[in-house]
Amino acid sequence: KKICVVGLGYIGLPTAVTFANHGIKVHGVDVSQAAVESIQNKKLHIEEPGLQERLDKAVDSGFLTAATTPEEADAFIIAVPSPINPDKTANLEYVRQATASIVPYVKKGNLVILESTVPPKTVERIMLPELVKTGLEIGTEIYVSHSPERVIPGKIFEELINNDRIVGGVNKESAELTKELYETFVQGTIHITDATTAELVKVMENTYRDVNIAFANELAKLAEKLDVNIWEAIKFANFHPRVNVHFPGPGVGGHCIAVDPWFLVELGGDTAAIINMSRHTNDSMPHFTAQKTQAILNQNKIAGAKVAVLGLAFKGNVDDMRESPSTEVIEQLQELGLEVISFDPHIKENKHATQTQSFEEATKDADILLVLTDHNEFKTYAPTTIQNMRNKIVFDTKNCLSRETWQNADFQYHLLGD
Ligand code: SAJ
Repeated sequence: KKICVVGLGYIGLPTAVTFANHGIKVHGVDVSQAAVESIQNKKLHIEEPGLQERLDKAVDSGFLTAATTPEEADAFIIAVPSPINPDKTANLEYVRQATASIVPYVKKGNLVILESTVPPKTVERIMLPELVKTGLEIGTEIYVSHSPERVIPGKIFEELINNDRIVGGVNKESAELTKELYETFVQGTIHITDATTAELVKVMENTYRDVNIAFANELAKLAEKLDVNIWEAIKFANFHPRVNVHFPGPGVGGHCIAVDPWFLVELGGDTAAIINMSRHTNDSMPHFTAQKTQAILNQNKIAGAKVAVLGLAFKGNVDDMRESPSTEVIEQLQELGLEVISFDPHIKENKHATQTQSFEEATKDADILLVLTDHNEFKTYAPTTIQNMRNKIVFDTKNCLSRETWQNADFQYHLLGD
């Protein structure tokens, strides 16, 4: 058996190496020549625990090859980005182009699977019109399905194997064949449905999280007015067997949760009111964070302050800055006339104009430490070793530092939602 994986990014590459290491010949395709070359040379262009060893094995065994053009195969998996345009509508150009790119290689009996998260009806409206150009009959001569990825960056391999999977086919045979293929390595249950349901399920999952986080952010603002610690309140509420409130923060980042709900807003209009409002609430958090930082500095009568931002990644323990709230918080701080320096131990090359690779340089003459990402490294920092700040103030937006430890080290400690 041979499969062709189109798109070798955060999802496509781990999926490709996992199939390859389970004895399936995989031909990986990416439009980026640089990405293809780095894979051929077993160099990673993304960070993910366990990926390097698995890539080495897949390339050395000869089961994984990479190129910028597709090849004939038994099955095609499309895992390309599906971002939003500046006006918050879905950009499905990559999905359309990837589908078009395989058309010359698709033969009778082949299976075409979309893994990218997309607005419901994308398989029907975007992919099928391309695939009919093969001249083959959909559902009997070629099989088409949506098998959305559901893995969390940082734990991709664990979740790729163990999570349940939802597979939606354009007909039953398409779904069954897709299920059979993923059974190569998936140990969770594979549930079968139609393509549009699978598309909605995936987008619903991420939207559930976004709406829940917006709720938590709203509660955080409320708690500040009440002098209540929202983190403690959420912890207590979650002891209830039917309650699972998420956590507040400086905003929602990443290329999934901050994006997918817009697909439903675009489709739903006024019917998607809660979803729309939640998106706006979460998008307002960087502004709220910057304003609160300024207020803390004002309270302390510090003018011309230098802010040391800790964390540029969109969440803890990943190297991914896509749609990171940190970028926007920094912009807002700069607009307020503050000097900003940033530090992130997971982002190895300076990807932001304010970034330094040295924690010591970041804290030098700083007036406030602003924690925007809950990296494990930050949790273990000993505040007593920080000797070069101008003012010892810390503002934690992720409840990631120990209040006691930092207060004992003479830091003025502030927490979002407290
Ligand atoms: N966040 C909060 N509060 C929380 C949880 C998260 O503010 O309580 C923030 C994070 O800091 C981050 C953003 O939300 O900025 C998103 O992080 P995340 O860990 O919730 O999710 P992602 O984007 O890394 O991965 C999600 C996952 N979806 C669900 O858990 C339903 C993952 O399973 C999906 O595969 C992935 O989206 C995807 O690719 O769609």
